Amino acid sequence: MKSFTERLSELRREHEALLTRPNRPIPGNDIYERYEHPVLTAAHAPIEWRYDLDEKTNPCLMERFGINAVFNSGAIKWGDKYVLVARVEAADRKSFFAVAESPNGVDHFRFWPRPVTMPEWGEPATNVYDMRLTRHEDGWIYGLFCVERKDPAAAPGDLSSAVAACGIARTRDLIEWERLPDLKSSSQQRNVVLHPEFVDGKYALYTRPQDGFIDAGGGGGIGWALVDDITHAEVRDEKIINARHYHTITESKNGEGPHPIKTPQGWLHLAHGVRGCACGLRYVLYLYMTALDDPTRIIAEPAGYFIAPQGGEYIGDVMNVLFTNGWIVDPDGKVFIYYASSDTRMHVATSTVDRLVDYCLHTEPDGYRTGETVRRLNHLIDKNLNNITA
Ligand code: M1P
Repeated sequence: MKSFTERLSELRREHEALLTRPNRPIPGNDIYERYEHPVLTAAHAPIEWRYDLDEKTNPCLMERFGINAVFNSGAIKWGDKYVLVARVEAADRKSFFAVAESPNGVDHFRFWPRPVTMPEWGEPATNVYDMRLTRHEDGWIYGLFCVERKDPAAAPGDLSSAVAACGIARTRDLIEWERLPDLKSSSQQRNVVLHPEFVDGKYALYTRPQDGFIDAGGGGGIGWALVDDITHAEVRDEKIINARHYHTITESKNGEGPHPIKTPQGWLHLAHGVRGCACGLRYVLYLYMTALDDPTRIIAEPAGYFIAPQGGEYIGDVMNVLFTNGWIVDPDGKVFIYYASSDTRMHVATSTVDRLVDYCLHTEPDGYRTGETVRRLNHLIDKNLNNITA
Protein backbone atom coordinates (compact mmCIF):
# COMPACT_ATOMS: atom_id res chain seq x y z
CA MET A 1 0.00 0.00 0.00
CA LYS A 2 1.24 3.50 -0.87
CA SER A 3 2.31 5.77 1.94
CA PHE A 4 0.43 9.01 2.63
CA THR A 5 3.32 10.97 1.07
CA GLU A 6 3.43 8.78 -2.05
CA ARG A 7 -0.33 9.02 -2.54
CA LEU A 8 -0.26 12.80 -2.09
CA SER A 9 2.56 13.18 -4.66
CA GLU A 10 0.56 11.04 -7.07
CA LEU A 11 -2.55 13.16 -6.50
CA ARG A 12 -0.60 16.34 -7.14
CA ARG A 13 1.00 14.89 -10.31
CA GLU A 14 -2.36 13.80 -11.73
CA HIS A 15 -3.94 17.14 -10.89
CA GLU A 16 -1.10 19.10 -12.48
CA ALA A 17 -1.32 16.90 -15.61
CA LEU A 18 -5.02 17.79 -15.93
CA LEU A 19 -4.46 21.51 -15.37
CA THR A 20 -1.63 21.72 -17.92
CA ARG A 21 -3.24 19.50 -20.58
CA PRO A 22 -3.14 21.26 -23.95
CA ASN A 23 -6.48 21.84 -25.68
CA ARG A 24 -6.73 21.77 -29.45
CA PRO A 25 -9.46 23.11 -31.72
CA ILE A 26 -11.45 20.52 -33.66
CA PRO A 27 -12.78 21.10 -37.19
CA GLY A 28 -16.36 22.33 -37.24
CA ASN A 29 -18.72 24.46 -39.28
CA ASP A 30 -16.35 27.45 -39.75
CA ILE A 31 -18.65 29.70 -37.72
CA TYR A 32 -16.75 28.67 -34.56
CA GLU A 33 -14.31 26.02 -33.37
CA ARG A 34 -15.03 23.67 -30.51
CA TYR A 35 -12.14 22.27 -28.47
CA GLU A 36 -11.07 18.73 -27.72
CA HIS A 37 -11.41 18.94 -23.93
CA PRO A 38 -13.58 20.79 -21.41
CA VAL A 39 -11.73 23.80 -19.97
CA LEU A 40 -12.89 23.51 -16.37
CA THR A 41 -14.33 20.54 -14.48
CA ALA A 42 -14.91 19.37 -10.92
CA ALA A 43 -11.52 17.65 -11.11
CA HIS A 44 -9.87 21.06 -11.63
CA ALA A 45 -10.82 22.07 -8.06
CA PRO A 46 -7.67 22.50 -5.96
CA ILE A 47 -6.55 19.54 -3.91
CA GLU A 48 -6.59 21.83 -0.84
CA TRP A 49 -10.36 22.23 -1.30
CA ARG A 50 -11.07 18.52 -1.46
CA TYR A 51 -8.69 16.85 0.97
CA ASP A 52 -7.59 17.28 4.55
CA LEU A 53 -3.85 17.12 3.93
CA ASP A 54 -2.90 16.40 7.53
CA GLU A 55 -1.80 12.79 7.88
CA LYS A 56 -2.83 12.78 11.56
CA THR A 57 -6.48 13.65 10.85
CA ASN A 58 -6.73 11.98 7.41
CA PRO A 59 -4.30 9.04 7.40
CA CYS A 60 -5.98 7.36 4.40
CA LEU A 61 -5.96 10.63 2.42
CA MET A 62 -9.67 10.43 1.67
CA GLU A 63 -11.63 13.22 0.02
CA ARG A 64 -13.38 15.29 2.70
CA PHE A 65 -15.22 17.87 0.56
CA GLY A 66 -16.87 16.69 -2.64
CA ILE A 67 -17.13 18.92 -5.70
CA ASN A 68 -19.95 17.73 -7.95
CA ALA A 69 -19.71 20.03 -10.96
CA VAL A 70 -18.21 23.23 -12.36
CA PHE A 71 -20.38 24.97 -14.91
CA ASN A 72 -22.26 28.17 -15.94
CA SER A 73 -19.35 30.63 -15.65
CA GLY A 74 -19.22 34.38 -16.10
CA ALA A 75 -16.13 35.54 -18.03
CA ILE A 76 -13.93 38.62 -18.14
CA LYS A 77 -10.50 39.60 -19.47
CA TRP A 78 -8.30 40.38 -16.48
CA GLY A 79 -5.06 42.05 -17.59
CA ASP A 80 -3.71 39.50 -20.03
CA LYS A 81 -5.55 36.61 -18.34
CA TYR A 82 -8.85 34.97 -19.29
CA VAL A 83 -10.91 34.69 -16.15
CA LEU A 84 -14.01 32.65 -15.40
CA VAL A 85 -16.22 33.11 -12.37
CA ALA A 86 -17.57 29.60 -12.23
CA ARG A 87 -20.61 28.10 -10.62
CA VAL A 88 -19.06 25.40 -8.47
CA GLU A 89 -21.54 22.90 -7.11
CA ALA A 90 -20.49 21.03 -3.99
CA ALA A 91 -21.59 17.45 -3.35
CA ASP A 92 -24.23 18.89 -0.99
CA ARG A 93 -26.04 20.48 -4.00
CA LYS A 94 -25.13 24.04 -2.97
CA SER A 95 -23.42 26.25 -5.54
CA PHE A 96 -20.89 28.99 -4.90
CA PHE A 97 -18.66 31.14 -7.06
CA ALA A 98 -14.96 30.61 -7.65
CA VAL A 99 -12.51 32.36 -9.95
CA ALA A 100 -10.27 30.46 -12.38
CA GLU A 101 -7.76 31.97 -14.80
CA SER A 102 -5.95 30.89 -17.94
CA PRO A 103 -3.06 32.48 -19.83
CA ASN A 104 -4.63 31.78 -23.24
CA GLY A 105 -8.38 31.24 -22.76
CA VAL A 106 -8.49 27.61 -23.92
CA ASP A 107 -6.41 25.60 -21.46
CA HIS A 108 -4.29 25.83 -18.27
CA PHE A 109 -7.29 27.10 -16.27
CA ARG A 110 -6.43 27.17 -12.58
CA PHE A 111 -8.66 28.20 -9.67
CA TRP A 112 -7.61 31.02 -7.39
CA PRO A 113 -6.83 29.69 -3.91
CA ARG A 114 -10.20 30.49 -2.30
CA PRO A 115 -13.81 30.57 -3.47
CA VAL A 116 -15.67 33.90 -3.51
CA THR A 117 -17.19 34.74 -0.14
CA MET A 118 -20.28 36.53 -1.36
CA PRO A 119 -21.87 38.78 1.29
CA GLU A 120 -25.53 38.06 1.99
CA TRP A 121 -28.33 40.52 1.42
CA GLY A 122 -31.74 40.15 3.05
CA GLU A 123 -32.78 36.62 3.90
CA PRO A 124 -29.69 34.45 3.40
CA ALA A 125 -29.84 32.54 0.11
CA THR A 126 -30.22 28.79 -0.11
CA ASN A 127 -28.26 28.86 -3.34
CA VAL A 128 -26.56 31.30 -5.70
CA TYR A 129 -25.49 30.67 -9.29
CA ASP A 130 -24.93 31.76 -12.91
CA MET A 131 -23.06 35.04 -12.53
CA ARG A 132 -22.97 37.47 -15.47
CA LEU A 133 -20.02 39.86 -15.27
CA THR A 134 -20.15 43.38 -16.66
CA ARG A 135 -17.32 45.90 -16.65
CA HIS A 136 -19.66 48.90 -16.60
CA GLU A 137 -18.78 52.37 -17.85
CA ASP A 138 -19.38 53.63 -14.28
CA GLY A 139 -16.01 52.00 -13.39
CA TRP A 140 -17.27 49.00 -11.36
CA ILE A 141 -17.30 45.34 -12.29
CA TYR A 142 -20.77 43.99 -11.57
CA GLY A 143 -21.80 40.43 -10.98
CA LEU A 144 -25.51 39.70 -11.41
CA PHE A 145 -26.58 36.22 -10.38
CA CYS A 146 -29.53 34.08 -9.43
CA VAL A 147 -30.40 33.97 -5.74
CA GLU A 148 -32.63 31.11 -4.73
CA ARG A 149 -34.63 31.00 -1.51
CA LYS A 150 -37.21 28.47 -0.31
CA ASP A 151 -40.70 29.36 -1.49
CA PRO A 152 -42.62 30.48 1.63
CA ALA A 153 -45.87 29.48 -0.10
CA ALA A 154 -44.73 25.89 -0.75
CA ALA A 155 -47.07 23.20 0.53
CA PRO A 156 -45.86 21.24 3.56
CA GLY A 157 -43.68 18.41 2.29
CA ASP A 158 -42.69 20.32 -0.85
CA LEU A 159 -38.97 20.59 -0.27
CA SER A 160 -37.96 21.82 -3.70
CA SER A 161 -40.05 24.88 -4.59
CA ALA A 162 -37.99 28.03 -4.61
CA VAL A 163 -38.20 31.71 -5.49
CA ALA A 164 -35.60 33.08 -7.90
CA ALA A 165 -34.38 36.67 -7.64
CA CYS A 166 -31.50 38.60 -9.15
CA GLY A 167 -28.61 39.26 -6.76
CA ILE A 168 -26.35 42.22 -7.51
CA ALA A 169 -22.77 42.66 -6.30
CA ARG A 170 -19.86 44.77 -7.46
CA THR A 171 -16.11 44.54 -7.14
CA ARG A 172 -12.84 46.01 -8.29
CA ASP A 173 -10.66 42.94 -7.80
CA LEU A 174 -12.98 39.88 -8.07
CA ILE A 175 -12.04 39.07 -4.45
CA GLU A 176 -13.89 41.61 -2.29
CA TRP A 177 -17.53 42.03 -3.33
CA GLU A 178 -19.94 44.73 -2.24
CA ARG A 179 -23.41 43.25 -2.15
CA LEU A 180 -26.21 45.59 -3.26
CA PRO A 181 -29.92 45.01 -2.67
CA ASP A 182 -31.48 42.32 -4.87
CA LEU A 183 -33.36 43.52 -7.93
CA LYS A 184 -36.95 44.41 -7.02
CA SER A 185 -39.35 42.89 -9.52
CA SER A 186 -43.00 41.85 -9.55
CA SER A 187 -42.03 38.50 -11.11
CA GLN A 188 -39.34 35.93 -10.36
CA GLN A 189 -36.11 36.70 -12.18
CA ARG A 190 -33.27 34.50 -13.37
CA ASN A 191 -30.86 35.36 -16.20
CA VAL A 192 -30.60 39.08 -15.50
CA VAL A 193 -27.69 40.78 -17.26
CA LEU A 194 -26.34 44.32 -16.94
CA HIS A 195 -25.72 46.19 -20.22
CA PRO A 196 -22.18 47.69 -20.16
CA GLU A 197 -23.23 51.25 -21.07
CA PHE A 198 -25.69 53.75 -19.67
CA VAL A 199 -28.78 54.12 -21.84
CA ASP A 200 -30.54 57.47 -21.54
CA GLY A 201 -28.39 58.03 -18.46
CA LYS A 202 -29.73 54.89 -16.76
CA TYR A 203 -28.48 51.39 -16.02
CA ALA A 204 -30.00 48.93 -18.47
CA LEU A 205 -30.90 45.36 -17.64
CA TYR A 206 -31.74 42.34 -19.76
CA THR A 207 -34.33 40.45 -17.70
CA ARG A 208 -36.25 37.19 -17.92
CA PRO A 209 -39.56 37.52 -16.12
CA GLN A 210 -41.00 34.16 -15.11
CA ASP A 211 -44.23 33.17 -13.43
CA GLY A 212 -42.76 30.30 -11.44
CA PHE A 213 -39.36 28.98 -10.45
CA ILE A 214 -39.00 26.76 -13.55
CA ASP A 215 -41.70 27.91 -15.99
CA ALA A 216 -41.54 31.16 -17.87
CA GLY A 217 -45.35 30.91 -17.95
CA GLY A 218 -46.77 34.15 -19.33
CA GLY A 219 -43.20 35.55 -19.25
CA GLY A 220 -42.67 36.16 -22.92
CA GLY A 221 -38.89 36.06 -23.32
CA ILE A 222 -35.86 38.26 -22.83
CA GLY A 223 -36.93 41.58 -21.35
CA TRP A 224 -35.39 45.03 -20.93
CA ALA A 225 -35.68 47.46 -18.07
CA LEU A 226 -34.02 50.78 -17.26
CA VAL A 227 -32.96 51.47 -13.70
CA ASP A 228 -32.11 54.87 -12.21
CA ASP A 229 -30.09 53.68 -9.26
CA ILE A 230 -28.21 50.38 -9.31
CA THR A 231 -27.86 50.52 -5.52
CA HIS A 232 -31.68 50.25 -5.26
CA ALA A 233 -32.52 48.57 -8.54
CA GLU A 234 -36.17 48.06 -9.37
CA VAL A 235 -37.89 46.83 -12.52
CA ARG A 236 -40.68 49.33 -13.17
CA ASP A 237 -41.29 49.16 -16.91
CA GLU A 238 -40.22 45.96 -18.57
CA LYS A 239 -40.62 45.25 -22.26
CA ILE A 240 -39.90 42.01 -24.08
CA ILE A 241 -37.24 42.52 -26.74
CA ASN A 242 -36.63 38.91 -27.79
CA ALA A 243 -39.85 36.94 -27.53
CA ARG A 244 -40.37 33.19 -27.31
CA HIS A 245 -42.03 31.60 -30.33
CA TYR A 246 -44.23 28.62 -31.00
CA HIS A 247 -42.42 25.50 -32.28
CA THR A 248 -38.94 26.99 -32.16
CA ILE A 249 -35.82 26.54 -30.04
CA THR A 250 -37.28 29.08 -27.57
CA GLU A 251 -40.78 27.66 -27.27
CA SER A 252 -40.40 26.89 -23.51
CA LYS A 253 -38.11 29.72 -22.44
CA ASN A 254 -35.03 31.70 -23.31
CA GLY A 255 -32.54 33.89 -21.48
CA GLU A 256 -29.77 36.35 -22.23
CA GLY A 257 -26.30 34.86 -21.88
CA PRO A 258 -23.47 37.28 -21.12
CA HIS A 259 -23.86 40.99 -21.93
CA PRO A 260 -23.78 41.74 -25.67
CA ILE A 261 -20.60 42.67 -27.55
CA LYS A 262 -20.56 46.08 -29.25
CA THR A 263 -19.66 45.74 -32.94
CA PRO A 264 -19.74 48.35 -35.74
CA GLN A 265 -22.86 46.65 -37.13
CA GLY A 266 -24.78 46.44 -33.85
CA TRP A 267 -24.91 44.74 -30.45
CA LEU A 268 -24.14 41.05 -30.78
CA HIS A 269 -26.13 38.92 -28.31
CA LEU A 270 -25.66 35.34 -27.14
CA ALA A 271 -28.58 33.60 -25.45
CA HIS A 272 -30.02 30.20 -24.57
CA GLY A 273 -33.26 28.80 -25.91
CA VAL A 274 -35.22 25.94 -24.38
CA ARG A 275 -37.75 23.58 -25.89
CA GLY A 276 -39.51 20.50 -24.61
CA CYS A 277 -38.96 16.98 -25.95
CA ALA A 278 -39.62 13.40 -24.85
CA CYS A 279 -36.58 13.39 -22.56
CA GLY A 280 -37.31 16.75 -20.92
CA LEU A 281 -35.98 20.18 -21.76
CA ARG A 282 -33.39 20.77 -24.48
CA TYR A 283 -31.14 23.82 -24.07
CA VAL A 284 -29.27 25.27 -27.07
CA LEU A 285 -27.43 28.53 -27.73
CA TYR A 286 -28.40 31.15 -30.29
CA LEU A 287 -27.24 34.57 -31.47
CA TYR A 288 -29.15 37.72 -32.34
CA MET A 289 -28.26 41.37 -32.97
CA THR A 290 -29.78 44.68 -31.94
CA ALA A 291 -29.25 48.23 -33.20
CA LEU A 292 -26.38 50.30 -31.84
CA ASP A 293 -28.60 53.32 -31.28
CA ASP A 294 -31.32 51.20 -29.68
CA PRO A 295 -30.18 47.97 -28.00
CA THR A 296 -33.81 46.84 -27.79
CA ARG A 297 -34.43 46.83 -31.58
CA ILE A 298 -33.67 43.46 -33.18
CA ILE A 299 -31.84 43.80 -36.49
CA ALA A 300 -30.96 40.15 -37.08
CA GLU A 301 -31.89 36.77 -35.67
CA PRO A 302 -30.77 33.68 -37.58
CA ALA A 303 -33.15 30.73 -37.57
CA GLY A 304 -32.49 28.01 -35.05
CA TYR A 305 -29.53 27.31 -32.88
CA PHE A 306 -25.93 28.37 -33.13
CA ILE A 307 -24.46 25.67 -30.87
CA ALA A 308 -26.29 22.56 -29.61
CA PRO A 309 -25.03 19.66 -27.49
CA GLN A 310 -22.71 17.24 -29.25
CA GLY A 311 -21.13 13.92 -28.21
CA GLY A 312 -20.25 13.83 -24.51
CA GLU A 313 -21.83 17.26 -24.00
CA TYR A 314 -25.25 15.55 -23.96
CA ILE A 315 -24.38 13.71 -20.79
CA GLY A 316 -24.29 15.03 -17.26
CA ASP A 317 -26.44 15.90 -14.27
CA VAL A 318 -29.05 17.62 -16.43
CA MET A 319 -28.87 16.01 -19.87
CA ASN A 320 -29.23 17.76 -23.25
CA VAL A 321 -28.26 21.18 -21.91
CA LEU A 322 -25.87 23.82 -23.20
CA PHE A 323 -25.88 27.04 -21.21
CA THR A 324 -23.76 30.16 -21.46
CA ASN A 325 -23.22 33.23 -19.34
CA GLY A 326 -19.71 34.27 -20.35
CA TRP A 327 -17.70 35.29 -23.37
CA ILE A 328 -14.55 37.36 -23.91
CA VAL A 329 -13.59 39.41 -26.96
CA ASP A 330 -9.93 40.20 -27.53
CA PRO A 331 -8.76 43.48 -29.10
CA ASP A 332 -7.98 41.59 -32.35
CA GLY A 333 -11.63 40.47 -32.57
CA LYS A 334 -11.14 36.87 -31.41
CA VAL A 335 -14.10 35.70 -29.35
CA PHE A 336 -13.95 33.04 -26.62
CA ILE A 337 -17.41 31.61 -25.98
CA TYR A 338 -17.58 29.80 -22.66
CA TYR A 339 -20.43 27.33 -22.38
CA ALA A 340 -21.38 24.56 -19.98
CA SER A 341 -22.68 21.15 -20.97
CA SER A 342 -25.41 19.34 -19.09
CA ASP A 343 -24.88 21.36 -15.89
CA THR A 344 -21.60 19.50 -15.37
CA ARG A 345 -18.51 21.07 -17.00
CA MET A 346 -17.21 24.10 -18.91
CA HIS A 347 -16.11 24.26 -22.55
CA VAL A 348 -14.82 26.92 -24.90
CA ALA A 349 -15.58 27.62 -28.55
CA THR A 350 -13.64 30.29 -30.44
CA SER A 351 -14.64 32.52 -33.33
CA THR A 352 -14.24 36.15 -34.35
CA VAL A 353 -16.53 39.15 -34.16
CA ASP A 354 -16.50 39.31 -37.98
CA ARG A 355 -17.55 35.68 -38.40
CA LEU A 356 -20.31 35.93 -35.78
CA VAL A 357 -21.69 39.14 -37.29
CA ASP A 358 -21.53 37.60 -40.77
CA TYR A 359 -23.43 34.56 -39.42
CA CYS A 360 -26.10 36.83 -37.91
CA LEU A 361 -26.54 39.13 -40.88
CA HIS A 362 -26.47 36.43 -43.58
CA THR A 363 -28.40 33.55 -42.06
CA GLU A 364 -32.10 33.82 -42.75
CA PRO A 365 -34.54 34.19 -39.85
CA ASP A 366 -37.02 31.54 -38.76
CA GLY A 367 -40.15 31.47 -40.93
CA TYR A 368 -42.09 29.69 -38.14
CA ARG A 369 -43.39 26.91 -40.42
CA THR A 370 -42.01 24.06 -42.42
CA GLY A 371 -42.88 25.52 -45.85
CA GLU A 372 -40.69 28.53 -45.09
CA THR A 373 -37.79 26.28 -44.08
CA VAL A 374 -37.97 24.48 -47.44
CA ARG A 375 -38.21 27.83 -49.24
CA ARG A 376 -35.02 28.99 -47.51
CA LEU A 377 -33.23 25.80 -48.43
CA ASN A 378 -34.33 26.00 -52.09
CA HIS A 379 -33.19 29.60 -52.22
CA LEU A 380 -29.68 28.54 -51.18
CA ILE A 381 -29.65 25.58 -53.56
CA ASP A 382 -30.81 27.82 -56.46
CA LYS A 383 -28.04 30.27 -55.70
CA ASN A 384 -25.42 27.54 -55.62
CA LEU A 385 -26.67 25.78 -58.78
CA ASN A 386 -26.84 29.07 -60.68
CA ASN A 387 -23.31 29.89 -59.63
CA ILE A 388 -22.08 26.50 -60.78
CA THR A 389 -23.70 26.77 -64.20
CA ALA A 390 -22.86 30.48 -64.63
O1 M1P B 1 -30.62 23.07 -15.89
C1 M1P B 1 -30.49 23.94 -16.97
C2 M1P B 1 -30.47 25.40 -16.50
O2 M1P B 1 -31.71 25.67 -15.85
C3 M1P B 1 -31.89 27.01 -15.40
O3 M1P B 1 -31.92 27.83 -16.50
P1 M1P B 1 -33.21 28.71 -16.96
O4 M1P B 1 -32.89 30.06 -16.55
O5 M1P B 1 -33.29 28.56 -18.42
O6 M1P B 1 -34.40 28.21 -16.27
C4 M1P B 1 -30.76 27.43 -14.47
O7 M1P B 1 -30.92 26.71 -13.26
C5 M1P B 1 -29.40 27.11 -15.04
O8 M1P B 1 -28.43 27.27 -14.04
C6 M1P B 1 -29.32 25.67 -15.54
O9 M1P B 1 -28.11 25.46 -16.23
